[in-house]
Formats: sequence, C-alpha cells, structure tokens
Amino acid sequence: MSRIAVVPGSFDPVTLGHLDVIERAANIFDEIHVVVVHNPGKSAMLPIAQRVSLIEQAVADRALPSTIRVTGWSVGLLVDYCTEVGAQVLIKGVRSQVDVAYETPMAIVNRNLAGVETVFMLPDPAHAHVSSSLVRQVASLGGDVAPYVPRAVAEFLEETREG
Ligand code: COD
Repeated sequence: MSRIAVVPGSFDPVTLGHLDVIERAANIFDEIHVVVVHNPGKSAMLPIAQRVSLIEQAVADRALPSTIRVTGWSVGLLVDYCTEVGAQVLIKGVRSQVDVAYETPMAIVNRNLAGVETVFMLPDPAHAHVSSSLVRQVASLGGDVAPYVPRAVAEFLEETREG
C-alpha cells in the first residue's frame, strides 16, 4: 500500500523552514501532498493559487522528489482532503512548545474525525526561527528576506515591491 502524507499550511509565503519539513517528509513517505489551506485566524497576504505556484517553483528549483504534489484546499475540513486522496498521515513541523500546544488539539480532533494520524517533525535548527509572518514583516518594511525563503519567493516579493 502506498503511504501518502499531507503537509498542510498557510504557506503565506512558503519558507526554507517549510521546505525542510517537506523534503524530510518526502524521504519517508511514498507520496507527499503539500496542501495550501486558508487559516481563518490569519489575514492572508497572497491568494492561495499564488502560494501554490511559489511552492511548485521552489520544489522544482531545488529538484526535490517528484513524489511531491502541491494543491490548494478551501472547501471543507482538511481531513476530507485526506480521505479523498487516501492519505493516512498529516505532517506538522513543530518549532517549539508553542507549536506543540497549538497543533495537539487539532491532531486529536483530526484523528477523531477521520482516523488521520498526525506526525510532528522537528525542523533543522538553522530554520527553526523562520516563520511566514516574520518574512511578511521584513518584506513589508523593505528588508532582505533571501536568507529565509526560496529564490522564487524572494524574487516574487522583490518584484511585487518594485511594481
Ligand atoms: N520549521 C518547521 N516547521 C515550520 C516552520 C519552520 N521554520 N514554520 C512553520 N512550520 C510549520 C508550522 O508549525 C505548521 O505545522 C506548518 O509548518 C504550516 O505553518 P504555516 O504558518 O504556513 O501554516 P498555519 O500554521 O497557518 O496552518 C495551519 C493549518 C491550515 C495547517 C491548520 O489551521 C489546519 O490544519 N487547518 C485545518 C482546518 C480544519 O480542518 N480544521 C478542523 C479540524 S482541526
């Protein structure tokens, strides 16, 4: 049986921390679905389709495994997507106890809803301080985000600023 894992997130925008988790997950599971979800608790900078496109570009640029697919999901529960594609596992990167506290109730609810297990993955310490919100803030104030994001995102944010 093919083991499919979903790596969900807002990815607004995708960072080197996200990519690190995606790559590690791809080394373990047969297929990875990176799913861009709207988080109602956050006000989005980029439309979902743009976020999907930037992740696709980053995955291609870094020659990550071809078992990685990228898609958006905005029509219901995340576990509905998992059921639709036959994914048994959700993967969440956890940078700190704060992330664990935030993710744990969702993990339990997702297991109760659909039997989907959540695997917590520790990040590369080099990227553990990186977040999309930090990137958005640095970019909006004119700073250099290149150390924190894939090339495609840095170029996109630069073009957007110039435009
Ligand atoms: N290193 C490692 N991991 C990281 C890093 C980093 N530098 N930065 C972020 N991460 C992890 C986060 O901890 C998270 O696991 C994931 O990457 C995505 O992060 P974000 O910030 O892009 O996305 P979030 O936290 O806004 O995404 C939240 C979800 C949309 C995934 C969440 O709200 C969710 O699962 N929603 C599902 C909706 C649903 O079905 N709800 C009902 C049942 S709970």
